[in-house]
Amino acid sequence: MNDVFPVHGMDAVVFAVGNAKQAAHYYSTAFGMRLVAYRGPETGSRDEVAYVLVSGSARFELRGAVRAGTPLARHVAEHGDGVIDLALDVPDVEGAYRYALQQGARGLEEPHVVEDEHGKVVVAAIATYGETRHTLVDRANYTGPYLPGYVAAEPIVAPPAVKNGRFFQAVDHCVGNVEHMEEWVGFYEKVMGFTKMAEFIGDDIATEYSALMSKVVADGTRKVKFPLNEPAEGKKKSQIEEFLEFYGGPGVQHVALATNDIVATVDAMRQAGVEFLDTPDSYYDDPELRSRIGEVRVPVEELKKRRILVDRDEDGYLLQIFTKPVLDRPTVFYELIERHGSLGFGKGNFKALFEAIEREQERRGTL
Ligand code: TYF
Ligand code: FE
Repeated sequence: MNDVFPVHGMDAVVFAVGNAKQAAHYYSTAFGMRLVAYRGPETGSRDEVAYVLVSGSARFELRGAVRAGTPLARHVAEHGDGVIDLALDVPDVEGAYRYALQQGARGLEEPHVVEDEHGKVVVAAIATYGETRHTLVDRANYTGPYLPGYVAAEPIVAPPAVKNGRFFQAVDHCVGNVEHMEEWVGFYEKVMGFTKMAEFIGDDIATEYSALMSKVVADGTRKVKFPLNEPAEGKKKSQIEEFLEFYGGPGVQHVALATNDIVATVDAMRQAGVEFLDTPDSYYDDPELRSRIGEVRVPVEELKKRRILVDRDEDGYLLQIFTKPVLDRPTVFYELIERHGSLGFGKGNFKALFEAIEREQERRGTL
């Protein structure tokens, strides 16, 4: 297939946060991530610190402002902690950037080379929804810990006592909350040559219980998957409306992390203090559930104990669970997902999931 915008995968999820030093500690202890790189005043970065953490192929960069009045400080003041960049690993930055601009994308950074003693990286950036950007990165000729300007850093804590010493190994998908879903689906189709995946939440599901509409776009190889949500009229105030209000505009709502042992990961993350959405007993006691999901690798009783959801489609099944928002604002949360063949997003769980989210909205009093 002639791919107009080849991508290798996600390069990094970049966050602007109020206190990067403490966030790095949280992602180390509660998410089992390993600190690998740093930049800050000591390394010549006058206004910002940045901590880079990894778990398998997943990479998070946490940026914090060192002084008042910087663009980063302004971003955090306005939106709270949040994702500012879904950086993509691409083989041809120049080609991808030119194609995107020719297709109508707004350029934020012209392609340029950054280099140090570890080699060269080619970087460019384009704008997407809200104040979010996609940096395009080609690090094929670079061997340093992250990017030029960053120095290697030691882990903050010892690796967690689970298999492989990590809780998850990849970013599965990153979800955007926007005001107009079709506009942004069209953007990814036109600018990046992404295509729609089969799963979507349309009008029918929206009015019944989800209060949102959703479509998923993905690159040709399905390594990068971006579901896009917009609010819909429902019985309650839409969780997407709530996000847009509290975040102050469109932004990244959740990042799904792929694990191959969701049971061990959930146990360890709960132990470390991460809060997950609750699912009622009735979800597991429903006689339909067992016939719908068939044989899965974990007994339903074990899933029930932990409130892990399960869904099956024609390709296989998946196990998933959602954290509560991990910030002061009811904005960003995480999903853990263990896939066994299924390429879906848990369609069969939408009802139970959205009911759980609404119970949380009610409990918080943010409705
Ligand atoms: O990424 C997804 O599509 C699933 C389901 O507000 C979902 O994780 C969709 C919308 C939402 C929360 C979860
Ligand atoms: Fe998801």
